[in-house]
Amino acid sequence: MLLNQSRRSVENNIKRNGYGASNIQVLEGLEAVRKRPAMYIGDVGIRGLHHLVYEVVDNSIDEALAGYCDRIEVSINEDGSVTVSDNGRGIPVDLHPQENRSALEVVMTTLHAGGKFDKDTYKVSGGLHGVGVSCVNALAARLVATVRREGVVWQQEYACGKPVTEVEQIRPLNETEETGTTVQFWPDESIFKLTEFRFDTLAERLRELAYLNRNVYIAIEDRREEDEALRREEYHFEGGIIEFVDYLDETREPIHEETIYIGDEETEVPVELAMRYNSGYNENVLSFVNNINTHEGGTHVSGFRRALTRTLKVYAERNNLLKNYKGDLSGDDFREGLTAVLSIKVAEPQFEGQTKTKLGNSEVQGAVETLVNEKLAQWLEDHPRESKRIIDKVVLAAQARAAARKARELVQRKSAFASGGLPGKLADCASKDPTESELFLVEGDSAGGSAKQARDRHFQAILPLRGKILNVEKARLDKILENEEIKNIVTALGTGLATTEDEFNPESVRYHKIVVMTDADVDGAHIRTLLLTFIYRHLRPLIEKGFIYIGLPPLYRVKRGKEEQYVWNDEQLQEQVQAMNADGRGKVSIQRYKGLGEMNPEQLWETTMDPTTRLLQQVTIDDAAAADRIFSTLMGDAVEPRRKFIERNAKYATIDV
Ligand code: 0RA
Repeated sequence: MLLNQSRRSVENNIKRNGYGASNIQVLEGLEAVRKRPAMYIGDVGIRGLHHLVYEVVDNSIDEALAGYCDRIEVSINEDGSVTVSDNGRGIPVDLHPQENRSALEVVMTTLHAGGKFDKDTYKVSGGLHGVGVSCVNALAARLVATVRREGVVWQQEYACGKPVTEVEQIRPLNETEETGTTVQFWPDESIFKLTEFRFDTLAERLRELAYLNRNVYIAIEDRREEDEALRREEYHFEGGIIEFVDYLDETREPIHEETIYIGDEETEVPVELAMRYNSGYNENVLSFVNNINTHEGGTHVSGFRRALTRTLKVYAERNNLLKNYKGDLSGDDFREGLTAVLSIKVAEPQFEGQTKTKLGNSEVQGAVETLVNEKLAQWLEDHPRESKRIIDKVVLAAQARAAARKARELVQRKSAFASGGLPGKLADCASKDPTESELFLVEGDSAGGSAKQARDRHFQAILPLRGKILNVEKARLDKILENEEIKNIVTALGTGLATTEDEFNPESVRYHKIVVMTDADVDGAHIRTLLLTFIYRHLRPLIEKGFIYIGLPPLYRVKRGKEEQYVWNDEQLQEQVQAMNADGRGKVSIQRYKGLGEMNPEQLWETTMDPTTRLLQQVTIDDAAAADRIFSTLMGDAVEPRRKFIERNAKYATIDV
């Protein structure tokens, strides 16, 4: 996934910095990757770290797409390294004709060397995959590549991308052993801020890959001694994206039994679509191009939307299902309560948009539209009872839309009043420059009061929130907008409501840092989830633009005499206490903070608000599917999945969006 995007960013950087063709050769070495890792993998934080694993797995997925591999095993090992193993043909080990080195060594140590050997098998993913394993190698303190091929187990080891052994023959392959490739790597601690892999983050993406590639069995295992028990999950979904849709809607009530499936792998652009309507109000359309989540949509999504609107409308009119409805129907009405997964393969995808997750290829729209028009019309004809249910739902959505528009206009009109329109509880900042302004959404009046005293009023604004925000999973927009707290937030932000990039006016956001600040307890977590759910569903561009943050107050203060330190977790606590105890002088005292309200303004400033010392976590839409699932699990009707989720995640301080 990173490859195409990173290669593009390399090109952009070359353009920006004025490098010419003669410099490109120089940049192609792995040293370039180590010098500017973020240019290749996005960032060197927790995201970039996990991208390393996805990169290696992508190569195995390619081998599966080529039809040679059907098992992929991932393990997080006791020493913190990760192993990815597949049963494909194995990376070739024979001498590479031009390079006079083993092909394995060339693949592992040369940037963009991937599919050069065997162009045909890489037809589908094109330039997308198969070139990045060398990036992983460059950013690994140590990497061991093992290839089972031609009756032999071959192995080569590298450090920071450089070979430290020859390609060695370890032993003959046993009769019972399959061919394949195994890559084990240790991320370089001098490059990554964090090197601890998260099981859930990896598992979520692997699960997604298993839905998208139904012939592949994928397993993940955690061998670190966390909770004594070894954790292992196995994914193999013969139903593919049909099962994906059913999984996404596990906690929702369907309005028709069978998930609609449309697929044609024979066409120029292989297209697959699965969709189902539920009784809720949210649209949840996930789209993928070559297994990459196209968060920002693109031509494939437009093709799908156009076909959906047109086909349903034509069907409704032909079957006289609109006789009791005189109003108009908009595209949105056809997607209320719709959960869908659209997965296509494109040989040369062009990615555009802010996060390079918007498909630009113009030929794709027509291909998707034609297929969906034809196959969906057929499905509707074959399922008259279900089709009527769907159309009734669309009409209901259209009626509700009129009511929602009124409510929305009310809120937006209010925010149009310059200062007079701002909520009374907002302590605004002096600056009118959004790029330097921060808004803290603070749980509770008492913490809100402290925050008002503590802040730097030049650029920090405070909006105290009282009580619970409305559960937006279960309410339509018009109800949501009757909620006082929500109205205050939207008015303070000044954006109005915008669920898509097009409607959203970035000029109008009054703050470019919006910090959700809640207590580090269960209630705080609940309020934070409610707030993020609301923002995710109704102000999504703010997340995409990177404006949303979670303020992380420390858990403890460790003190000895005049010396004091704040710490954010138990590990840091132990280290700090040990450090202060080391010379045996004075008594160390520990204070545990249960809520923001327990801190005085100075403490609140130092720990949570002062830009030089505070800890903020930027909220990203790394995985819209996971986010939506978390929200609906936590907010939806089904109790059992919610209980399980909370049990499993209780130990994490925050929810990853
Ligand atoms: C190039 C050519 C061939 C296979 C591969 C690469 C390959 C790469 C990876 C990376 C992870 N698992 C992999 N499995 C295969 C095909 C060579 C042939 O013709 O046998």
